Amino acid sequence: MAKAFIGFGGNLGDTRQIITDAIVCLALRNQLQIIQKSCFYQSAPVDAAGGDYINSVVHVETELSPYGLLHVCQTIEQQFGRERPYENAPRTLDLDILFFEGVAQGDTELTLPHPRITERSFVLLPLLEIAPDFFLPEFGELKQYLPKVAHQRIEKLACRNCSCEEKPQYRPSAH
Ligand code: PH2
Ligand code: MG
Ligand code: MG
Repeated sequence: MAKAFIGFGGNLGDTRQIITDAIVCLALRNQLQIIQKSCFYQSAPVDAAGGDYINSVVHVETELSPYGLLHVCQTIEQQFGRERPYENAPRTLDLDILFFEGVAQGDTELTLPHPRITERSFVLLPLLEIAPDFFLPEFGELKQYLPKVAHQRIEKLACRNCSCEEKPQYRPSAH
Protein backbone atom coordinates (compact mmCIF):
# COMPACT_ATOMS: atom_id res chain seq x y z
CA MET A 1 0.00 0.00 0.00
CA ALA A 2 1.28 3.45 -0.89
CA LYS A 3 0.40 6.66 0.85
CA ALA A 4 -0.85 9.45 -1.42
CA PHE A 5 -2.27 12.94 -0.99
CA ILE A 6 -4.88 14.35 -3.35
CA GLY A 7 -5.85 18.02 -3.64
CA PHE A 8 -9.48 18.88 -4.38
CA GLY A 9 -10.53 22.28 -5.73
CA GLY A 10 -13.25 24.07 -7.60
CA ASN A 11 -14.87 27.44 -8.16
CA LEU A 12 -18.04 26.72 -10.16
CA GLY A 13 -21.29 25.68 -8.51
CA ASP A 14 -21.76 24.46 -4.92
CA THR A 15 -18.13 23.41 -4.53
CA ARG A 16 -18.37 22.30 -0.92
CA GLN A 17 -21.17 19.89 -1.80
CA ILE A 18 -19.33 18.76 -4.94
CA ILE A 19 -16.11 18.02 -3.02
CA THR A 20 -18.07 16.24 -0.27
CA ASP A 21 -19.76 14.03 -2.88
CA ALA A 22 -16.53 13.49 -4.83
CA ILE A 23 -14.79 12.22 -1.69
CA VAL A 24 -17.64 9.72 -1.23
CA CYS A 25 -17.08 8.58 -4.85
CA LEU A 26 -13.37 8.20 -4.14
CA ALA A 27 -14.05 6.21 -0.98
CA LEU A 28 -16.25 3.77 -2.93
CA ARG A 29 -13.35 2.82 -5.19
CA ASN A 30 -11.61 -0.52 -4.81
CA GLN A 31 -7.91 -0.60 -3.95
CA LEU A 32 -8.12 2.71 -2.13
CA GLN A 33 -8.85 3.81 1.41
CA ILE A 34 -9.39 7.33 2.73
CA ILE A 35 -7.26 7.93 5.81
CA GLN A 36 -7.92 11.61 6.52
CA LYS A 37 -9.70 14.66 5.08
CA SER A 38 -8.82 18.27 5.74
CA CYS A 39 -11.30 21.04 6.40
CA PHE A 40 -12.47 23.24 3.53
CA TYR A 41 -10.49 26.37 2.72
CA GLN A 42 -11.73 29.33 0.67
CA SER A 43 -9.03 31.10 -1.32
CA ALA A 44 -8.46 33.70 -4.00
CA PRO A 45 -7.74 32.18 -7.42
CA VAL A 46 -3.99 31.79 -7.97
CA ASP A 47 -2.90 32.38 -11.59
CA ALA A 48 -6.49 31.82 -12.65
CA ALA A 49 -9.68 33.68 -13.47
CA GLY A 50 -13.07 33.45 -11.80
CA GLY A 51 -14.40 33.48 -8.28
CA ASP A 52 -12.91 32.18 -5.05
CA TYR A 53 -11.99 28.53 -4.86
CA ILE A 54 -12.84 25.97 -2.23
CA ASN A 55 -9.97 23.54 -1.58
CA SER A 56 -9.35 20.48 0.54
CA VAL A 57 -6.69 17.76 0.76
CA VAL A 58 -7.30 14.06 1.34
CA HIS A 59 -4.81 11.43 2.49
CA VAL A 60 -5.37 7.99 0.93
CA GLU A 61 -3.67 4.63 1.00
CA THR A 62 -3.82 2.72 -2.23
CA GLU A 63 -2.73 -0.39 -4.07
CA LEU A 64 -3.19 1.47 -7.37
CA SER A 65 -0.24 2.67 -9.42
CA PRO A 66 0.17 6.45 -9.82
CA TYR A 67 -1.46 6.25 -13.27
CA GLY A 68 -4.21 4.01 -11.89
CA LEU A 69 -4.95 6.66 -9.27
CA LEU A 70 -4.81 9.41 -11.93
CA HIS A 71 -7.41 7.53 -13.98
CA VAL A 72 -9.70 7.32 -10.93
CA CYS A 73 -9.24 11.07 -10.29
CA GLN A 74 -10.01 11.97 -13.91
CA THR A 75 -13.11 9.75 -13.96
CA ILE A 76 -14.43 11.51 -10.84
CA GLU A 77 -13.72 14.95 -12.39
CA GLN A 78 -15.79 13.87 -15.41
CA GLN A 79 -18.64 12.64 -13.20
CA PHE A 80 -18.90 16.15 -11.78
CA GLY A 81 -19.00 17.85 -15.16
CA ARG A 82 -15.39 18.99 -15.50
CA GLU A 83 -14.78 20.91 -18.71
CA ARG A 84 -11.45 22.24 -19.97
CA PRO A 85 -12.16 25.17 -22.34
CA TYR A 86 -8.75 26.78 -21.61
CA GLU A 87 -5.90 26.46 -19.12
CA ASN A 88 -6.90 27.13 -15.51
CA ALA A 89 -10.50 27.87 -16.52
CA PRO A 90 -13.06 27.96 -13.70
CA ARG A 91 -14.03 24.38 -12.88
CA THR A 92 -16.61 22.36 -10.99
CA LEU A 93 -13.96 19.96 -9.74
CA ASP A 94 -10.20 19.49 -10.01
CA LEU A 95 -8.38 16.56 -8.43
CA ASP A 96 -4.59 16.73 -8.35
CA ILE A 97 -2.33 14.00 -7.03
CA LEU A 98 0.06 16.02 -4.88
CA PHE A 99 2.28 13.25 -3.59
CA PHE A 100 2.58 9.51 -4.16
CA GLU A 101 4.87 7.71 -1.74
CA GLY A 102 8.13 6.58 -3.32
CA VAL A 103 7.43 8.12 -6.73
CA ALA A 104 9.33 10.99 -8.34
CA GLN A 105 8.67 11.42 -12.05
CA GLY A 106 8.63 14.27 -14.57
CA ASP A 107 6.03 12.91 -17.02
CA THR A 108 4.00 15.69 -18.62
CA GLU A 109 0.78 13.81 -17.94
CA LEU A 110 1.61 13.22 -14.29
CA THR A 111 4.47 15.02 -12.57
CA LEU A 112 5.13 13.75 -9.03
CA PRO A 113 5.35 15.22 -6.53
CA HIS A 114 3.13 18.03 -7.86
CA PRO A 115 5.58 20.76 -8.91
CA ARG A 116 3.80 23.68 -7.16
CA ILE A 117 3.03 22.26 -3.70
CA THR A 118 5.36 24.66 -1.92
CA GLU A 119 4.06 27.75 -3.79
CA ARG A 120 0.37 27.57 -2.95
CA SER A 121 -1.32 28.29 0.34
CA PHE A 122 -4.45 26.42 -0.85
CA VAL A 123 -2.34 23.23 -0.93
CA LEU A 124 0.01 23.86 2.01
CA LEU A 125 -2.62 24.78 4.61
CA PRO A 126 -4.96 21.81 4.17
CA LEU A 127 -2.05 19.40 3.69
CA LEU A 128 -0.28 20.59 6.84
CA GLU A 129 -3.57 20.44 8.75
CA ILE A 130 -3.74 16.65 8.25
CA ALA A 131 0.05 16.02 8.09
CA PRO A 132 1.73 18.73 10.18
CA ASP A 133 5.22 17.22 9.87
CA PHE A 134 5.03 16.46 6.16
CA PHE A 135 8.53 16.11 4.71
CA LEU A 136 8.76 16.50 0.95
CA PRO A 137 11.85 14.84 -0.53
CA GLU A 138 14.13 17.44 -2.19
CA PHE A 139 12.22 20.29 -0.44
CA GLY A 140 12.28 19.34 3.24
CA GLU A 141 9.72 20.22 5.91
CA LEU A 142 6.68 21.70 4.19
CA LYS A 143 5.84 24.05 7.04
CA GLN A 144 8.94 26.11 6.32
CA TYR A 145 7.24 27.31 3.09
CA LEU A 146 4.27 28.90 4.87
CA PRO A 147 5.85 32.37 5.18
CA LYS A 148 6.44 32.44 1.41
CA VAL A 149 2.70 32.08 0.69
CA ALA A 150 1.48 34.29 3.53
CA HIS A 151 0.36 36.98 1.05
CA GLN A 152 -2.13 34.61 -0.67
CA ARG A 153 -5.64 35.19 0.67
CA ILE A 154 -7.08 32.06 2.26
CA GLU A 155 -9.58 31.30 5.01
CA LYS A 156 -10.35 28.04 6.79
CA LEU A 157 -14.10 27.45 6.75
CA ALA A 158 -16.18 26.13 9.61
CA CYS A 159 -15.77 22.37 9.97
CA ARG A 160 -17.88 20.31 7.64
CA ASN A 161 -15.56 18.10 5.64
CA CYS A 162 -12.66 17.34 7.88
CA SER A 163 -11.86 14.46 10.19
CA CYS A 164 -11.99 16.78 13.25
CA GLU A 165 -15.18 15.26 14.62
CA GLU A 166 -13.63 11.79 14.39
CA LYS A 167 -10.93 12.77 16.88
CA PRO A 168 -12.58 13.04 20.30
CA GLN A 169 -11.21 16.11 22.03
CA TYR A 170 -10.68 16.42 25.75
CA ARG A 171 -13.04 19.10 27.00
CA PRO A 172 -12.79 19.71 30.73
CA SER A 173 -16.26 20.24 32.20
CA ALA A 174 -17.19 23.63 33.58
CA HIS A 175 -17.50 22.36 37.16
N1 PH2 B 1 -6.22 25.68 -9.03
C1 PH2 B 1 -5.60 26.07 -10.13
C2 PH2 B 1 -5.21 27.46 -10.36
N2 PH2 B 1 -5.50 28.33 -9.27
N3 PH2 B 1 -6.34 28.80 -7.15
C3 PH2 B 1 -6.94 28.38 -6.02
N4 PH2 B 1 -7.16 29.25 -5.05
N5 PH2 B 1 -7.32 27.08 -5.85
C4 PH2 B 1 -7.12 26.16 -6.83
O1 PH2 B 1 -7.47 24.96 -6.66
C5 PH2 B 1 -6.49 26.56 -8.03
C6 PH2 B 1 -6.11 27.92 -8.15
C7 PH2 B 1 -5.25 25.11 -11.18
O2 PH2 B 1 -5.66 23.85 -10.94
MG1 MG C 1 -5.06 21.96 -10.07
MG1 MG D 1 -5.76 19.25 -12.21
